[in-house]
Amino acid sequence: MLKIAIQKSGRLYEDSVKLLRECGIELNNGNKQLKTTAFNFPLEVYFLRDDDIPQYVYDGVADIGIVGENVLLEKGKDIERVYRLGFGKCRLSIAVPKSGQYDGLSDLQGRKIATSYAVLLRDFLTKNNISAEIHEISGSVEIAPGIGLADAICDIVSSGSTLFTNGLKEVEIVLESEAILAANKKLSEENKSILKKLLLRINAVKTARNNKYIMLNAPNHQLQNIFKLLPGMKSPTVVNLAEEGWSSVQSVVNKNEFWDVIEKLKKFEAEGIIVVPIEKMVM
Ligand code: PRT
Ligand code: ZN
Repeated sequence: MLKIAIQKSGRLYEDSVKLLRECGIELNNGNKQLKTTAFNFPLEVYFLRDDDIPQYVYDGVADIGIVGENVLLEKGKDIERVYRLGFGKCRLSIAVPKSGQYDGLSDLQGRKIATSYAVLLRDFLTKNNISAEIHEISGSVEIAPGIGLADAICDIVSSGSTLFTNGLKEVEIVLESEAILAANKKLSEENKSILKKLLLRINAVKTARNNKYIMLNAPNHQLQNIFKLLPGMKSPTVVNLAEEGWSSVQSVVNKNEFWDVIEKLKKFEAEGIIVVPIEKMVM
């Protein structure tokens, strides 16, 4: 049985549960227990505060965990980063009052910076040869400059609206973060093999999310051009249409290149283009 720790509530909770569900793992967490066992996969799920997850995984109380990279690196536990999950994206940034002047890192020399991420901030300042006073606080960091507690802050930013509301501007990025699947370094052979199965499923879900299935009709003289645009997993599927000289092409396309590819397909006389989401994709 593999034990996974995920956030009990908060910004990573829903995406973590959704990922497990999309991996076909059914949980019964209707009444928000702290621990549950999957019905159809050898997985036990612990619901914890995100700050505690690295320690639990390090101690082996949980075998794996889903946690923000910011928390993982701040806690500095010797655990393995297994998979970047692509959700919970944010950055750990330094911000200063909007009204003040900021010309570069040297402006932070000798200043006081409030943060809940003292380890990451200290590393960043040391790497950049800045000596500043770090004032560690556990929450409401963004109000520190306004109440005269610090000259700057170092905190998590995503949309930037919290900084804006508090009269601050983002001036340096310390870390780009996202949710990470992390694992204890000494998993049993049995758990290594369950993790491998889980990773195959996670990969199938993530790859499917990044791709779309595309079907179109095209005149045969354009097929070679279209194949170059749509190489697919191995190569595109091609079926003759009843109308002489035309074929139907089926393939996959990366969602980030999607509109670009569609425009080019139109130039190559593609018609009747249908695009559908993919549920799972195993390469
Ligand atoms: O209760 P528990 O301790 O488990 O949760 P928590 O309150 O400590 O963490 P939570 O749920 O807020 O965040 C969990 C993880 O989500 C973080 O460790 C990050 O990896 C990630 N994440 C992604 C964020 C944000 N986006 C985010 N915007 N974590 C926090 N914020 C906060 C930030 O601290 C600031 O107060 O949101 C505010 C800024 O947001 P914007 O959109 O206004 O810039
Ligand atoms: Zn927390």
